Amino acid sequence: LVKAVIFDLDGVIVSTDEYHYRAWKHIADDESIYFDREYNDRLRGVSRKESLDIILKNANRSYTLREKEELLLRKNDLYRKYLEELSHKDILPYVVRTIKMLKENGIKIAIGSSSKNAKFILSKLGLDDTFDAIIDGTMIEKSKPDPEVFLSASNLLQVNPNECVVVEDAIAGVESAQQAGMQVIGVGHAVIGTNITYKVENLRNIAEIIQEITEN
Ligand code: G16
Ligand code: MG
Repeated sequence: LVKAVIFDLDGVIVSTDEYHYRAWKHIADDESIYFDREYNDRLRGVSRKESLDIILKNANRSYTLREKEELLLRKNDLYRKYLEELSHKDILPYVVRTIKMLKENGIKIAIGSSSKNAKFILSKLGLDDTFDAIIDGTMIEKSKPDPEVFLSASNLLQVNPNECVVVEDAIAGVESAQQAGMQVIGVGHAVIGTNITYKVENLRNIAEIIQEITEN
């Protein structure tokens, strides 16, 4: 039985993954560090700080804590500038329809995001009051692939993990959900190589998949 669906935010509800990429690319270029979209896929779902550590693996010098703090602030400032422009029309295709369908069927919905900007993004999209629970990067100790974010969400919803379905675009997020004992639907190209049963391009057929999971 499926009692709740927990959505990742960046890359599932809205394409902020592209803005993360542009902001990191800017930082990497300034520092003359190699960075491309393939590297960016490794940062999906991973916390800001850990993302920087992954990028700096390509640097030809080491960075002090202070320098890292400064890069993190700069990255977030660049990223927030993109976020300022967000509005309801940036919600990805089929998201609104999916949410409506789930609500009509009495299925609870939540957000499980690594982002510390999640609440800001949701308010920009006009989705502040849409979800039954929101767990974001400000509320967790350990970022994806740790299961904490999804377990906290199911806890807040008071639904057992095995009755939750996670919708994710990141390898780290898929691992996180699997470790939490939840079913996962992978969205987009980054999760193609993972061993999950359900992979989709967008949320178009989510209703059918949830139906299938319910019957299994
Ligand atoms: C998101 C992104 C990650 C990003 C992380 C932290 O997670 O996928 O790329 O590094 O949040 O974001 P911020 O810098 O805004 O705190 P999710 O879980 O929503 O995909
Ligand atoms: Mg994501």
